[in-house]
Parts: sequence; structure tokens; C-alpha cells
Amino acid sequence: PTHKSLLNARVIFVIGGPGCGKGTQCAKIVETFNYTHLSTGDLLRSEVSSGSPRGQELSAIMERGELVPMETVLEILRDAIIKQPNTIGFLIDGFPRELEQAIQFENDIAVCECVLYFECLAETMTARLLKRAETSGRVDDNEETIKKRLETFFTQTLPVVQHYDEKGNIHKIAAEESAEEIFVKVKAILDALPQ
Ligand code: B4P
Repeated sequence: PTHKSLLNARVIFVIGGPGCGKGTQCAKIVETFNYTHLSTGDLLRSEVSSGSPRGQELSAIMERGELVPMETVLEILRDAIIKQPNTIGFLIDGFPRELEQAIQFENDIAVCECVLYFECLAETMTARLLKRAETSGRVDDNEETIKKRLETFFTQTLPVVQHYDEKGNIHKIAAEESAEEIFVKVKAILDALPQ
């Protein structure tokens, strides 16, 4: 793979709408492949639970279903990446969520080898998130925020899909089935990457 600047590891972006199953698939991927899973959502939530002033601001943005500022995301992502100097690869989950994040990351941090895009109907994603809401305690797992998160995805993240479509390094994975069935397709894609 082509590597650049900060690291000597493969970089795979994992994107899709809210509730498409990206976090779920990443958890399965790391059971089989030796990659490091970094979820920007999880990183942001741990910044929130640290109780820092910045955390409070982030929580409010997430509760509105909007994107947090790019500089913040890139900073916490870069910090997390440099803590793993020996990994063979990064699965960067929930990123990039807007075209500018993709361009900035690839310019400043590393080149992305490929993108996994989980394609799912809005109704399916909504149903999954409402189910998760019963137990997650997440400020953004409620009907109103879910609507806004979907809208944010369609307006801000779909251009990222189009960008990598044009570059030709995106894998679109139908994500309506069970997590196990979806993982069979994911594994085949990752097995086929050059060693
Ligand atoms: P995320 O944490 O990324 O939240 P998400 O989109 O809901 O994905 P998640 O990984 O949690 O859920 P998944 O689809 O796996 O982002 C939260 C917020 O953080 C954003 O709204 C934004 O404000 C901010 N943010 C994050 N990254 C950012 C960035 N780069 N830039 C700016 N802001 C950023 O799973 C959902 C549910 O579906 C689970 O309960 C799961 O069990 C279930 N599920 C999964 N697969 C299933 C399947 N196949 N069948 C049935 N159920 C399934």
C-alpha cells in the first residue's frame, strides 16, 4: 500500500449513515484482522466524559446531530494515531464525515488505501438506533436527533462517497442483513487487499 508522512500503516476509512452498523462491523473486523480500530464518535464521547469544557461543547453539538468542527476531530484523531506506532493498519470508523475532513487528513496525516461504505435504508438505520436508544444512554439516540443525523449524513457525508467513487477505491457494502451476513462480505474485501 501507499503510505505517507506520519505513519507506516494501512489506513481504511469506514463510513455510512448513523446506525448503518459501522461500529458493529469494526468490532468484528478487529477479531479477525490485526488492525487498530479508532472511532471518531467514541473518541469524541470519551472527550465528553472527561468533563473538560471542550467536552461540554462537543456533547451539545452531538445532541443536535451536527458535525463537530473539523479541527477538533483531526486533532483527537491524530493524537490517537500517534499512540499506536507499531500497528499494521488503522480502521478509522465514522470518518471522514465531510469532504474537507477527507482532503485535510490525506494531505496532513496519511493516504487512505480504501473506504468501506455501509449502505443502508434510512428506515432501517432509524429502527436500529431507536432500538439501541432503549439501553445506550446516548444523548443522540432519540427520534429527533436521529432525523437530524440522517440529514447531516445525506447532505455532508454523501459527497465523501462520491469523491472516493471517482477515485475508485471505495467498497460499497449492502448493510440491511444481519451483522454476521454483512461481515462475510467485509471479510472477503479485506482478504483481497494486497498483503
Ligand atoms: P458515531 O459514534 O459515529 O455514531 P453512529 O453514526 O450512530 O455510528 P455507530 O458506530 O455508533 O453505530 P452503528 O451504525 O455501528 O457519531 C456520533 C456523533 O459524533 C455524530 O452525530 C457527530 O456529531 C459526531 N462525530 C463523529 N465522528 C465525527 C466526524 N468525523 N466529524 C464530525 N463529527 C463527528 O450501530 C448502530 C446500532 O445498530 C447498534 O445498536 C447496533 O447493534 C445495531 N446494528 C448494527 N448492525 C446491525 C445489523 N446488521 N442488523 C441489526 N442491527 C444492527
